[in-house]
Amino acid sequence: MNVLLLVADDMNSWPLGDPDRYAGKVVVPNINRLAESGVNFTRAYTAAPVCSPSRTALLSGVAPWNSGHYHNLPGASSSKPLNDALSVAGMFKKAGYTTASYGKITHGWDQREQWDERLGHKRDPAPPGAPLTTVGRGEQDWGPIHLIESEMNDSQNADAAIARLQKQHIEPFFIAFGTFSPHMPWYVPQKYFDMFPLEEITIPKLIENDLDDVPALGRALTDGKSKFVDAVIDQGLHKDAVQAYLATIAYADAQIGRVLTALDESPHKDNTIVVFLTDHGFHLGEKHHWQKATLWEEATHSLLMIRVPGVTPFGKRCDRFVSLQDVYPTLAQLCGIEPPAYLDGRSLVPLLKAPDSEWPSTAITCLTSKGKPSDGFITIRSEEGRYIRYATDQEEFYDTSQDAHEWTNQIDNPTHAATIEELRGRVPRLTEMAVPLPQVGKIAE
Ligand SMILES: [Ca+2]
Repeated sequence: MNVLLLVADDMNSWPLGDPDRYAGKVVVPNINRLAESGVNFTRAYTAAPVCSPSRTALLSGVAPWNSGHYHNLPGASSSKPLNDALSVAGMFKKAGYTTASYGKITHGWDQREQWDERLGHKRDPAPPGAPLTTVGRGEQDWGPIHLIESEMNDSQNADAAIARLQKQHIEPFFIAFGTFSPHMPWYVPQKYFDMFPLEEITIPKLIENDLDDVPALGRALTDGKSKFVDAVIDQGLHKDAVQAYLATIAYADAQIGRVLTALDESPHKDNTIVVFLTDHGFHLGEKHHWQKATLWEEATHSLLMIRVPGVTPFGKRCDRFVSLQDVYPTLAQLCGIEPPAYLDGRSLVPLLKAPDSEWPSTAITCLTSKGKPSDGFITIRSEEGRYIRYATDQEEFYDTSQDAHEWTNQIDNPTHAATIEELRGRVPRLTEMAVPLPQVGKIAE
């Protein structure tokens, strides 16, 4: 079996079409095409709600609470568990596979020697006159790009992945393609904006004072972004922002679709596993927050779809809670390769064969506040709800069966005391979590 790994950056779970997440139109025909030909894990969660620790955990198999790599900060090179780890690409290379990566796959922990070919992503130049919005600053901006689509970096990385897929392959391959879109800034061709007329845009559901029942350390996660949310809403740009995010998702979907089509038109279609995932979620105003780096549903919920010729049923949903940590052991088992013993995830092969199987249904996500010593922010999502702990004693619990938006913190509600106590016991304590790595140098994007 060959493997094609497709990754989108900062794409939240809106494409799943769940009205509790987003009730408006999302245009992702290619992602839907993959979902319809394999298993769509509708409750997949990242190990960390920011790019570098999420990708590092996924590709190394070492969860952040064991590596100490919790944030988009340098330092991965000083982690003993990461230095001892073999990346998923390395596992395939050792097993005789050709390995190749195009676009944004790794972030700050690269093991470049494990890729036979590697073409990283480059940011497209900002359009002349940027920022294009009145709230725009740095990467937080959007508008039509001046480049033609084929000149954009994600398009060119897709071209390279397609060229690689179209080559003759003697050895089995592990090819990864990652889009930078829909990471901000949202600069894509006008035609993608035109797919979402402003008057038809739905904005996500948010409520006033949502943060009033969130403990101080949780509220602090939104500090840097809440002013931006205020500016977007006060200047009447919320629909414009949602339009730009949807436009950039549609562009990312188009590039992913080109690579998927190249595989499906190649002789490798029937012996290639396809995995599509997103590195974490994204807020667009919910919880008065923008972008990522929180422990709520918006930032932790990810997409994960897997197609295995001859194994997965067509177009099944799997509603069990799973983690992106599970991808590495799953690929090892599917390809008949002995995985390293240290992996923190568990193979999803039983769910790929029978998506309704009984399953120890939980997913853990962790974070520290940026640049601060260990404060052990961690959350667990299960059938019973979401439990969050900041440091040792600030907590939240949401009864997600009644409160999909996580609006009402029920941590002190005696009705849920037994569930909360159980979930508390299922996450590593602060003292059990690896100390955050010392930050040296600069992180490679
Ligand atoms: Ca609330």
